Amino acid sequence: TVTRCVCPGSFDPPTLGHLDVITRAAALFDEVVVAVHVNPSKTPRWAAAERVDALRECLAEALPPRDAARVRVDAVEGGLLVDHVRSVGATAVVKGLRSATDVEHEQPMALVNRDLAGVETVLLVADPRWGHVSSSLVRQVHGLGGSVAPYVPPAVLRRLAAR
Ligand code: COD
Repeated sequence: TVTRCVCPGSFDPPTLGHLDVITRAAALFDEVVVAVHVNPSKTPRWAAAERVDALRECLAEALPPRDAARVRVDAVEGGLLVDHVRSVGATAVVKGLRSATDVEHEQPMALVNRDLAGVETVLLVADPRWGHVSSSLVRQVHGLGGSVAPYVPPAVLRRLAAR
Protein backbone atom coordinates (compact mmCIF):
# COMPACT_ATOMS: atom_id res chain seq x y z
CA THR A 1 0.00 0.00 0.00
CA VAL A 2 1.01 3.58 -0.67
CA THR A 3 1.65 5.87 2.30
CA ARG A 4 0.47 9.44 1.79
CA CYS A 5 0.71 12.59 3.91
CA VAL A 6 -0.43 16.19 3.69
CA CYS A 7 1.89 19.18 4.31
CA PRO A 8 -0.50 22.07 5.02
CA GLY A 9 0.31 25.74 5.23
CA SER A 10 -0.32 29.25 4.02
CA PHE A 11 3.00 29.43 2.12
CA ASP A 12 2.68 33.22 1.83
CA PRO A 13 5.33 33.07 0.43
CA PRO A 14 7.05 29.64 0.43
CA THR A 15 10.41 29.64 2.27
CA LEU A 16 13.43 27.34 2.45
CA GLY A 17 11.98 26.10 5.77
CA HIS A 18 8.81 24.95 3.99
CA LEU A 19 10.86 23.30 1.25
CA ASP A 20 12.91 21.45 3.87
CA VAL A 21 9.82 20.05 5.60
CA ILE A 22 8.26 18.95 2.27
CA THR A 23 11.51 17.30 1.17
CA ARG A 24 11.83 15.44 4.47
CA ALA A 25 8.16 14.37 4.29
CA ALA A 26 8.89 12.91 0.84
CA ALA A 27 11.63 10.80 2.43
CA LEU A 28 9.15 9.38 4.96
CA PHE A 29 6.04 8.90 2.77
CA ASP A 30 5.49 7.52 -0.75
CA GLU A 31 3.35 10.51 -1.72
CA VAL A 32 3.10 14.06 -0.38
CA VAL A 33 0.18 16.41 -0.97
CA VAL A 34 1.13 20.02 -0.24
CA ALA A 35 -2.08 21.85 0.75
CA VAL A 36 -2.07 25.61 0.19
CA HIS A 37 -4.74 26.92 2.52
CA VAL A 38 -6.85 29.87 1.60
CA ASN A 39 -7.42 31.19 5.13
CA PRO A 40 -10.56 33.36 5.11
CA SER A 41 -9.40 35.28 8.21
CA LYS A 42 -6.04 36.24 6.67
CA THR A 43 -5.46 38.61 3.78
CA PRO A 44 -2.65 36.95 1.87
CA ARG A 45 0.10 38.93 0.18
CA TRP A 46 0.20 36.35 -2.62
CA ALA A 47 -2.94 35.02 -4.31
CA ALA A 48 -3.51 31.30 -3.78
CA ALA A 49 -2.80 30.50 -7.44
CA GLU A 50 0.55 32.28 -7.25
CA ARG A 51 1.53 30.39 -4.08
CA VAL A 52 0.58 27.10 -5.76
CA ASP A 53 2.56 27.96 -8.93
CA ALA A 54 5.56 29.14 -6.90
CA LEU A 55 5.62 25.94 -4.83
CA ARG A 56 5.42 23.74 -7.94
CA GLU A 57 8.31 25.67 -9.45
CA CYS A 58 10.41 25.47 -6.25
CA LEU A 59 9.83 21.73 -5.94
CA ALA A 60 10.65 21.08 -9.61
CA GLU A 61 13.93 22.96 -9.15
CA ALA A 62 14.87 21.48 -5.77
CA LEU A 63 13.95 17.81 -6.13
CA PRO A 64 15.20 15.14 -8.50
CA PRO A 65 12.42 14.35 -11.03
CA ARG A 66 11.72 10.97 -9.39
CA ASP A 67 10.94 12.68 -6.07
CA ALA A 68 9.17 15.67 -7.58
CA ALA A 69 6.76 13.24 -9.24
CA ARG A 70 5.67 12.01 -5.77
CA VAL A 71 4.79 15.51 -4.53
CA ARG A 72 1.72 17.40 -5.66
CA VAL A 73 0.43 20.85 -4.73
CA ASP A 74 -3.28 21.59 -4.17
CA ALA A 75 -5.13 24.77 -3.23
CA VAL A 76 -7.59 24.20 -0.38
CA GLU A 77 -10.53 26.57 0.00
CA GLY A 78 -11.57 26.83 3.66
CA GLY A 79 -12.97 23.84 5.51
CA LEU A 80 -11.34 21.46 7.94
CA LEU A 81 -7.82 20.29 7.30
CA VAL A 82 -8.83 16.72 8.16
CA ASP A 83 -11.53 16.74 5.46
CA HIS A 84 -8.87 17.47 2.87
CA VAL A 85 -6.55 14.86 4.41
CA ARG A 86 -9.28 12.25 4.06
CA SER A 87 -10.38 13.34 0.60
CA VAL A 88 -6.89 12.75 -0.78
CA GLY A 89 -6.56 9.42 1.02
CA ALA A 90 -3.77 10.52 3.36
CA THR A 91 -3.28 9.24 6.91
CA ALA A 92 -1.04 11.90 8.41
CA VAL A 93 -0.23 15.58 8.50
CA VAL A 94 3.45 16.60 8.46
CA LYS A 95 4.49 19.95 9.90
CA GLY A 96 7.64 21.72 11.02
CA LEU A 97 8.55 22.56 14.60
CA ARG A 98 10.65 25.68 15.04
CA SER A 99 10.21 26.58 18.70
CA ALA A 100 8.37 25.99 21.97
CA THR A 101 5.72 28.37 20.65
CA ASP A 102 5.18 26.06 17.67
CA VAL A 103 4.76 23.11 20.09
CA GLU A 104 2.08 24.97 22.06
CA HIS A 105 0.33 25.91 18.82
CA GLU A 106 0.56 22.46 17.20
CA GLN A 107 -0.28 20.24 20.18
CA PRO A 108 -4.00 21.12 20.47
CA MET A 109 -4.43 21.09 16.66
CA ALA A 110 -2.83 17.64 16.47
CA LEU A 111 -5.15 16.31 19.18
CA VAL A 112 -8.26 17.85 17.60
CA ASN A 113 -7.34 16.41 14.19
CA ARG A 114 -6.93 12.98 15.78
CA ASP A 115 -10.28 13.32 17.60
CA LEU A 116 -12.04 14.47 14.43
CA ALA A 117 -10.73 11.89 12.01
CA GLY A 118 -7.99 9.72 13.52
CA VAL A 119 -5.48 11.76 11.52
CA GLU A 120 -2.00 11.68 13.09
CA THR A 121 0.43 14.61 13.04
CA VAL A 122 4.15 14.12 12.43
CA LEU A 123 6.21 17.08 13.67
CA LEU A 124 9.66 17.41 12.13
CA VAL A 125 12.19 19.41 14.14
CA ALA A 126 13.19 22.38 11.99
CA ASP A 127 16.66 22.35 10.50
CA PRO A 128 18.69 24.95 12.45
CA ARG A 129 19.55 26.64 9.13
CA TRP A 130 15.89 27.65 8.74
CA GLY A 131 14.59 27.46 12.31
CA HIS A 132 14.22 31.25 12.54
CA VAL A 133 12.60 31.65 9.12
CA SER A 134 8.90 32.36 8.67
CA SER A 135 6.79 33.75 5.84
CA SER A 136 5.85 36.76 7.97
CA LEU A 137 9.53 37.57 8.56
CA VAL A 138 10.21 37.25 4.84
CA ARG A 139 7.29 39.56 4.03
CA GLN A 140 8.49 42.13 6.56
CA VAL A 141 12.16 42.14 5.51
CA HIS A 142 11.27 42.25 1.82
CA GLY A 143 8.64 44.95 2.38
CA LEU A 144 11.21 47.15 4.10
CA GLY A 145 13.74 46.72 1.31
CA GLY A 146 16.03 44.04 2.81
CA SER A 147 17.31 40.97 0.97
CA VAL A 148 15.48 37.71 1.63
CA ALA A 149 17.83 35.71 -0.61
CA PRO A 150 19.05 33.52 2.31
CA TYR A 151 15.49 32.52 3.24
CA VAL A 152 13.55 31.69 0.09
CA PRO A 153 14.01 29.36 -2.89
CA PRO A 154 15.30 30.97 -6.12
CA ALA A 155 11.87 30.74 -7.78
CA VAL A 156 10.33 32.82 -4.97
CA LEU A 157 13.15 35.35 -5.17
CA ARG A 158 12.55 35.75 -8.92
CA ARG A 159 8.82 36.25 -8.36
CA LEU A 160 9.46 38.84 -5.63
CA ALA A 161 11.81 40.72 -7.95
CA ALA A 162 9.26 40.65 -10.78
CA ARG A 163 6.34 41.98 -8.72
N1 COD B 1 11.23 25.39 9.32
C1 COD B 1 10.42 24.31 9.47
N2 COD B 1 9.08 24.34 9.34
C2 COD B 1 8.53 25.50 9.01
C3 COD B 1 9.29 26.67 8.83
C4 COD B 1 10.71 26.58 9.01
N3 COD B 1 11.48 27.64 8.87
N4 COD B 1 8.45 27.68 8.52
C5 COD B 1 7.21 27.16 8.53
N5 COD B 1 7.25 25.86 8.83
C6 COD B 1 6.15 24.93 8.93
C7 COD B 1 5.15 25.40 9.96
O1 COD B 1 5.45 24.89 11.23
C8 COD B 1 3.88 24.81 9.43
O2 COD B 1 3.80 23.48 9.86
C9 COD B 1 4.08 24.78 7.93
O3 COD B 1 5.46 24.92 7.71
C10 COD B 1 3.30 25.87 7.22
O4 COD B 1 3.65 27.13 7.72
P1 COD B 1 2.80 28.43 7.30
O5 COD B 1 3.23 29.56 8.14
O6 COD B 1 2.84 28.59 5.82
O7 COD B 1 1.33 28.00 7.60
P2 COD B 1 0.30 28.38 8.74
O8 COD B 1 0.86 28.15 10.09
O9 COD B 1 -0.28 29.72 8.43
O10 COD B 1 -0.76 27.22 8.34
C11 COD B 1 -1.83 27.01 9.03
C12 COD B 1 -2.75 25.87 8.53
C13 COD B 1 -3.31 26.11 7.15
C14 COD B 1 -2.00 24.58 8.52
C15 COD B 1 -3.86 25.94 9.60
O11 COD B 1 -4.47 27.19 9.55
C16 COD B 1 -4.88 24.85 9.51
O12 COD B 1 -4.64 23.73 9.91
N6 COD B 1 -6.06 25.20 8.95
C17 COD B 1 -7.15 24.29 8.77
C18 COD B 1 -8.33 24.60 9.68
C19 COD B 1 -8.69 23.46 10.60
O13 COD B 1 -8.78 22.33 10.21
N7 COD B 1 -8.89 23.80 11.89
C20 COD B 1 -9.35 22.90 12.91
C21 COD B 1 -8.40 21.88 13.40
S1 COD B 1 -6.80 22.39 13.84
